[in-house]
Amino acid sequence: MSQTNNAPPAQARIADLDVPVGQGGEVQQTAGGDVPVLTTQQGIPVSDDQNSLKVGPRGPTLLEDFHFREKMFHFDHERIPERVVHARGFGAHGYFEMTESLADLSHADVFQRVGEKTPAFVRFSTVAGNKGSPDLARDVRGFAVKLYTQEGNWDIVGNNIPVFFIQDAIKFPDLIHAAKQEPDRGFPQAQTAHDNFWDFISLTPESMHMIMWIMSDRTIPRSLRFIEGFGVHTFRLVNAEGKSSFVKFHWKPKLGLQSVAWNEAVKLNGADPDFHRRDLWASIQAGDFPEWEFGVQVFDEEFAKSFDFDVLDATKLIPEELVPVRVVGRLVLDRVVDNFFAETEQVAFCTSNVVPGIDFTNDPLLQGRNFSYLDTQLKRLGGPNFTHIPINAPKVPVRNFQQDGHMAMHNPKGRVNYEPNGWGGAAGGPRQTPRGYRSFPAEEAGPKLRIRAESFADHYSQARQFFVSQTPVEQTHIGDALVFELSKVETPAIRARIVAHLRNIDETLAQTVAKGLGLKDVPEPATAARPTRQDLPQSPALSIALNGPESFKGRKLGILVTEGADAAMVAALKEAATGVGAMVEFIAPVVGGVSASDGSVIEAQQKVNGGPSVLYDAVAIVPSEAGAKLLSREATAKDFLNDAFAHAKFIAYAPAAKLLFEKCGLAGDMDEGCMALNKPVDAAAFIKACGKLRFWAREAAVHAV
Ligand code: HDE
Repeated sequence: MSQTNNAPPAQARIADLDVPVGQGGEVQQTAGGDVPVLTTQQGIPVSDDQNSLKVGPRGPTLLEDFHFREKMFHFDHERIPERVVHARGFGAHGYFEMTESLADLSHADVFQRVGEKTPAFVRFSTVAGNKGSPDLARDVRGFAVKLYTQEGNWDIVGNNIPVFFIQDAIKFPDLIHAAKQEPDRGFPQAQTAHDNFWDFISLTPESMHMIMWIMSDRTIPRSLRFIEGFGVHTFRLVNAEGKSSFVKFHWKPKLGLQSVAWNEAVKLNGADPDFHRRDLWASIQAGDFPEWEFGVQVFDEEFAKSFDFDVLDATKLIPEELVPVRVVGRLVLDRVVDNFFAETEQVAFCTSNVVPGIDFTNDPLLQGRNFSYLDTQLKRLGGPNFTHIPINAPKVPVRNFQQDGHMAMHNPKGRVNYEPNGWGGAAGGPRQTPRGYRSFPAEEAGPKLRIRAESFADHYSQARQFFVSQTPVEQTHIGDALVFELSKVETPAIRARIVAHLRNIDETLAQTVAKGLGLKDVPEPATAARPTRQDLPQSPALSIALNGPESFKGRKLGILVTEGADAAMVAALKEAATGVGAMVEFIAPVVGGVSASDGSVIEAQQKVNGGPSVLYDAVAIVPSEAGAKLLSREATAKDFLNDAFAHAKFIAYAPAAKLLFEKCGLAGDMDEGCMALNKPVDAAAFIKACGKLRFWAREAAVHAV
């Protein structure tokens, strides 16, 4: 007993001995010099953060321990509700800049001055998965932009797909319930490959156009840096004379479009569930700032009337070949967040945040969203003062008579908190101005009805237009995706109902899917709300493959090396890749790296079992003779090559690596996408070929089913 009493407290022992503690091996420190003092939330300095206050060394913990209680209380309340949709997201700061004035069309302050930078925050997201779900789920990507303009915050809360599943906001809860985990079992997570989703879709023909998009590779992007963004709805621009034009907003990635293969996405979710956020973080940190062009499709009432579809119907787009996208600005992301929770999690986008010169239309989806976003923030952020949180606060003064509420941070001074008041001048507080936001005085009249406009009734023409605008490889991917998803559906009737819809879109696609599902009887085409489907012209803007880059810029090369790797070849590969603006990572048997043929050390970023080829856009395999023998006995090295080959990647190989091809059973299948590295100039030729991103011709050869 006395022995225990005399023993020094554990913490004192650690500090006295100065031994490393904690996983990082850092030495336990006490405050002093430039090490700040640890305090409670009340600012009280803390003497011991390792032990709670007890009665004796083995006795009960005292309720009196305010430091322990406060610490635990705060921890217990760290979580806020995740977003009901778009829970998983990743944000970054940047700026928006006009490259051409839009003053003729809109008096929005942000559109007036070419070259002026407006601060921006962007949050990308997936829709269906929970906060911890993997990045490569087959899903729509949210593309939400907050512009801190000099006339207040303007939010363009868009997606990477220009159309939506439903036409009326009243169906949104049903759509999302059907898409997310089934309520009894709580799975599947972050995927639409289940009965409830496809049941709902099969009974919602207006979703068919969107279905073509989500079954395409648009929903498995290579990186957030390679996706387009769309405002989706038709909005209004209003100029200084009060004239209104209709507009659709577009973001076009400077790097072009690129997606991964489905099998690659499945494996990426295991290899790196944070693949997209890590990529965005790393590229911004490396100074390789992602950039998008800002474009508008502007049209007037006359066009709207003559267009085959209703411009208020969010399941339709306006082909770019019909109304070209006029590029008038750019968006650059150049700063990562300081704190994920404070910024990415707490950012609150609202479609209702518009600035003077920008207005809504009657799109029933947009009208519903204008209610939902403000409403959802109250639940998520806990009170009406979420605009006081720095990420949501405008960068212009906010003055009004709204007051109090949970966590009010900016509280007006003075006596007056109402208007009109007779106090006069500054003492009377802020007043309205004729320059303030005015809604466009659109004339509206008609009976109150719960009805879907007749002009919204064609559900198949644009779905077909999307499908026929894809390259053959992309069309195959759409068929494969449908077969994959529907093969996970347990109820045969649901599979059949989808095929019945596909017959209204494209007969060959319908037959391919029916065959892929092993359907014995192909169902009759679904009864269409509007029986005549139009055969619209192809729209090349809808294809990813036709809008990809010609260069390897912004992509990543993985070089698998071993001890004794050819130093000159490795250097040539690295130089050729970085020379076009690509990133390079080395994969080796041990992460400490290898000694190259000239004795220099090649540091590895990945050990071979942690750096599968799915992490890279293209790969090079540069072992020594002995290294090739080692790799050919290592399963993960064989996976590295097998996957790169199956995913139609360009593969460069040093002569010794031929052995690995043999051991993988690929020696007889090597094609032009497999490029030998005999002399250093071959490295440059390889990187040039990688500009095409994939050697698609191989794909048909590696899939028999
Ligand atoms: Fe959303 N959506 N949505 N949505 N949405 C939300 O708002 C909603 C729709 C989009 O990074 C929620 O703050 C309804 C279309 C993005 O924080 C919620 C309808 C488009 C984000 C909500 C739609 C979007 C959201 C959940 C049908 C593309 C993430 C959390 C009428 C144009 C924003 C939140 C972020 C988030 C409602 C349809 C894009 C519940 C009712 C169409 C990018 O308010």
